Amino acid sequence: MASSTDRARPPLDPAAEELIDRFGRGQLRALARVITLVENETPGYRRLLARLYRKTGRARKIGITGATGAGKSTLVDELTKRLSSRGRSVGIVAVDPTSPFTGGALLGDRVRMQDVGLLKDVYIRSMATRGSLGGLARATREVSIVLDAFGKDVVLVESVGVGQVALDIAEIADTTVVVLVPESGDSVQAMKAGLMEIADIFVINKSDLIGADRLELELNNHLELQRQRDGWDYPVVKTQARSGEGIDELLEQIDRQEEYLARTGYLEKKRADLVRAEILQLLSETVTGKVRQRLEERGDLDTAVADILKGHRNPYQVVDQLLERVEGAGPNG
Ligand SMILES: Nc1nc2c(ncn2[C@@H]2O[C@H](COP(=O)(O)OP(=O)(O)OP(=O)(O)O)[C@@H](O)[C@H]2O)c(=O)[nH]1
Ligand SMILES: [Mg+2]
Repeated sequence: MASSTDRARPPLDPAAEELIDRFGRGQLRALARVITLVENETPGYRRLLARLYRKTGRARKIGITGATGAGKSTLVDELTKRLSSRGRSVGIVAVDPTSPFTGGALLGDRVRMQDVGLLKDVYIRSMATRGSLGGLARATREVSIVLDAFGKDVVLVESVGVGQVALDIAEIADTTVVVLVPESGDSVQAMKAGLMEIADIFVINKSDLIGADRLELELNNHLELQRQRDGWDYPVVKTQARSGEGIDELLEQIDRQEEYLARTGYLEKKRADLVRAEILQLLSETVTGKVRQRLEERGDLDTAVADILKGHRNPYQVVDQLLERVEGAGPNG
């Protein structure tokens, strides 16, 4: 009789088995290959992920988000150097939702992050939007899973803080760091973008520039209620990423927040929320895909479109009827 473990381990072709084997032995080229398969949604990649999934759950995932040019990459570099010198392995996912291809900004990232990329046990991957933002969120989540499974102690996700993208990153991360800069109106922008709600820790980077103290004051005012309401103090850390100033304090706050999450049980809750979102996401992708395929095969969709255009039916009826038909057909029908 097949045990539940057997069922959780569907058979793979020999090439995939070999890839998993090399991945398991820590080969960087295997890691890069798996990430590419996941990014491109190459057929069979889900079975690959299903196999890797049981090795996950160890990595500490930290999201770094904020406006373009706020200094996120510089911060990530500095954090990585320190983590690496403490003997922790780091995976970096740099997400650029504004770039439709791996263009200028990301190339800049590559160059800037080069010295960090050469550190032992540091792996960097840049990702740009190919299709939808939703697709980017999926890829980011799954690439984080892969880095976790590879055994990275810390996974840093850098992303521009615009709307939905920032919210998606906050769902992936255990800790979300929002980076602001002392330019006029930055805290207002952050509120508009919904960044205030997702931050666990605030960074005022470029605190060498005029206005850092004012921004700190503004932030502290905004945070008063939140701090009273929650058992967490939403620290504001002033940094100068380019010179490395304040980075040690940022790391201390990140550690503090980890302790807080563990102590209060929020980490478990966060991870449960993540897994729930993961299941629902996969479910909706899978079910929609299957239903669509079946309807297209039978030409039902074309018939329905024609009926609606002729005024015989409306989209609401059509969806109800199509669903009835698919349900009636049973799982193998
Ligand atoms: N004055 C000052 N400049 C800084 C500081 N930190 C970073 N910068 C500069 O700000 C610029 C942008 O830094 P990045 O780290 O690329 O910013 P980013 O947020 O990653 O940018 P994108 O990925 O393009 O959104 C670079 O020229 C940095 O050298 C700082 O503390 N003070
Ligand atoms: Mg950057």
